[in-house]
Amino acid sequence: MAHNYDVGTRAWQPDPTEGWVASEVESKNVQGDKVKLLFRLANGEEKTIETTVAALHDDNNAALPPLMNPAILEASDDLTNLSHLNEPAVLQAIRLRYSQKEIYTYSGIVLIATNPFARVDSLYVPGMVQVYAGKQRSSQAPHLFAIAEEAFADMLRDNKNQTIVVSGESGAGKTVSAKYIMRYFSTRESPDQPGNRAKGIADAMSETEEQILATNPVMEAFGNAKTTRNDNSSRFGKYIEIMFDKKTEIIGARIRTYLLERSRLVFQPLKERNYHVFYQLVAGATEAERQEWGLLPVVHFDYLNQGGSPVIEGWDDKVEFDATRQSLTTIGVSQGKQSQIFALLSALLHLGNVKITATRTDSVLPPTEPSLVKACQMLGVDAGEFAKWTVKKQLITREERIMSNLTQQQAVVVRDSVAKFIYSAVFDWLVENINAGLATEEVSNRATTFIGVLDIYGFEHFIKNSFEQFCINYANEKLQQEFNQHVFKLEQEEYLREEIDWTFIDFSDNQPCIDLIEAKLGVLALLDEESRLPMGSDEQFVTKLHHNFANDKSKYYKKPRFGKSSFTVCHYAIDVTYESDGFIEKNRDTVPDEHMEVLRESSNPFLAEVLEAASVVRDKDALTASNAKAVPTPGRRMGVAANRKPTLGGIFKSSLIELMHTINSTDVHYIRCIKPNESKESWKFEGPMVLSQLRACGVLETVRISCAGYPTRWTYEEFALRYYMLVPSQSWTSAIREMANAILKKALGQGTNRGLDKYQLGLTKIFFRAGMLAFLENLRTTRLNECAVMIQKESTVQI
Ligand code: AOV
Ligand code: MG
Repeated sequence: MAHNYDVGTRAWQPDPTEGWVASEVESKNVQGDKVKLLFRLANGEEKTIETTVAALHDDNNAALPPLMNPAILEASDDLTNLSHLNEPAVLQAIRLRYSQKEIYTYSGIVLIATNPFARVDSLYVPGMVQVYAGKQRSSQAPHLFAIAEEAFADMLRDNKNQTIVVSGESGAGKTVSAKYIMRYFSTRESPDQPGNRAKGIADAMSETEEQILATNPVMEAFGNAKTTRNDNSSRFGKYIEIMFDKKTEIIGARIRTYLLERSRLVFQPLKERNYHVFYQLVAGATEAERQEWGLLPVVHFDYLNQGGSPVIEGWDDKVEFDATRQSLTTIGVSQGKQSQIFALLSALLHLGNVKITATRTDSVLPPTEPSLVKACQMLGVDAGEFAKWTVKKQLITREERIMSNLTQQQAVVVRDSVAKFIYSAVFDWLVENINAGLATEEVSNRATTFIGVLDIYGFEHFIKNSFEQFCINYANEKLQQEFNQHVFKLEQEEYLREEIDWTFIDFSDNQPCIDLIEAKLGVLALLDEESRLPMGSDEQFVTKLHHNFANDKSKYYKKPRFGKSSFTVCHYAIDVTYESDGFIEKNRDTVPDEHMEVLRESSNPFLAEVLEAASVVRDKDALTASNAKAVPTPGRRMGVAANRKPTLGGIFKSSLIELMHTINSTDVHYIRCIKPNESKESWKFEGPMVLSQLRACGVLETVRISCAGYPTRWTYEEFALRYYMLVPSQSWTSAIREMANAILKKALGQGTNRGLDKYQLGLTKIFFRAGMLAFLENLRTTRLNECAVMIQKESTVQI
């Protein structure tokens, strides 16, 4: 709303370290049309802004500092209650609340959770569940549990499936939040059995509920790892559906996972680790197991020692190993099966130690190489065959077989591809088994509704971005689109319901960016095309991309000015440049056919079972992929024998399409986790970092959407109660609408000459444009001060 920037007006000034700092107009000089404003900043500095009278009244003038909210609104527990809804005001609200140890804030329907990096026990004590159970969201302080409860209540009321989407960048607190939500449902009293869980503790949980919670330590052992950003970083996406029966009892669950990071198995950057389970195994196996599986200290395994820092502060891998075993037992994996899993993992560690020697042009791997012998013995495969197909490859054409030798580097890639394949197969096997234990067909049939919790990697933008970031950001584009549409729909629906005058506004739809990635001739399709060519390369892939999308052929694509090997996608959050290096290999993710054959002949029955599970998962994905028309058939067009092996990009795309389909058929609730500082310090708040995340998770965009409409809503009662003093007492009446009308007329008559279109009267609420509330609050404060002075005068006279 236009403002005069009179002396005393508080406004935000940009600041490189804090994001924004507070300031106040100290003097205002008007000379003709020219205005000179002197601001005093909170840090003592001065700033002068020269402008014109006309510019002061321009609502969209970006050159003027954004206005601050009145103090009572500043730490509002819902950002949409802020009157001046600008970036710094949003940041200030979250910052102030955080400094008061309030980590949760609403932004309309979204819950923002700012990571405390400290235990806040009071927030999650068992009794807290019952504080939120059965309550309206607005009646309690913002909390994860309020969102969980809302999902539960909506499910009951509408008999409809629900989803809670938890997103945010690495280390922001998604997994912790998702676990508390799962715990909430498991410990919430069922309406049919009040009192059962008065203590809200685990012993009142059913076996199924315990099993559901036990999936967390298992999935984390096999799918989480220490990274530089998070000691317990999830390297896969997860959607868990908690199934309820008619009586709203939890009767089962189903987990779907997305894109496990496979490269970690064979390569870890400095200071990072491989998957937790390996370190647990090495630390916690018994002496007999150590002997049998040939386990050595971490430093002796190439797959475990690359990061150079195998210890996580405050963690005991031995204790964690016991917890993993315990949880495996709880979810129904027998001791015997567990041993087979760990033996397989040990075999992978030996595989990583297999030394392939370089000759001048080729490579050599004798079948007697000790690590190879150990690995192959445990895998139940022939060491000679394994060695042969690690250093050689064959090309089969119609006429002949051509054998060629691989270089050492190529041979290592082949060895690693087998290890990665087996590990991801073990992961798939685990998920399949967990699901079989959590919901039999009978249970699935009996389930009437589910609440899904999505814990998925947030938008990623690093100095170097690769295939993984590309897939992750693609997933985030899809989720962002769903979010925008949802917020918009809700907003417009409320205006319609309240029958106010309203022209539908536009929002930035990111469909063109999604098209760029997933359309028939989009980036993923071109990547698949290149991946299927025997001589396909990362360079050619990028050349194709440039040819198809650069030079304004797509508004969402840019050819970087420097470097031939990269491409830029203009995502909703920010432009991200991807380094093409490794895209083809990661997308292909293939194990040579000859190695597949060696594995298929394995005498290890558990390996056979694991491979079977993986092929079921792959077939299912491939089927969805072809149903979703995800994988085109460019191979044939290029005159190459079409190889129908699904690619990782294709699989990811189809599983994402399926996920979006599921989510779209549910009611969605949103939690945005924010990481307030890079160094993971307790209660430290870095403004610019928080701002960029608010932008990336779409909160600022929804704020913008709100601003374009009528972001502030009060019921007639609320409004009359707060502002009755703005009209003389003769006009006070219990006819609330009339009274509210009188206040509005009086208030707007006083202040603005452009009162029209500052508010709209709905059926049950008054809708205000941004800034109106601050204006009314000002009037209220002035009026109350006047009253106070009057009362003081009167009492003085009496004395
Ligand atoms: P993420 O799931 O979002 O990252 P986590 O949920 O693993 O992040 O959280 C990272 C760390 O932040 C945890 O290990 C805790 O130390 C701390 N933390 C998070 N939420 C809370 C909370 N509510 N209370 C106290 N501490 C918390 V990643 O999986 O890396 O994308 O890939
Ligand atoms: Mg996580």
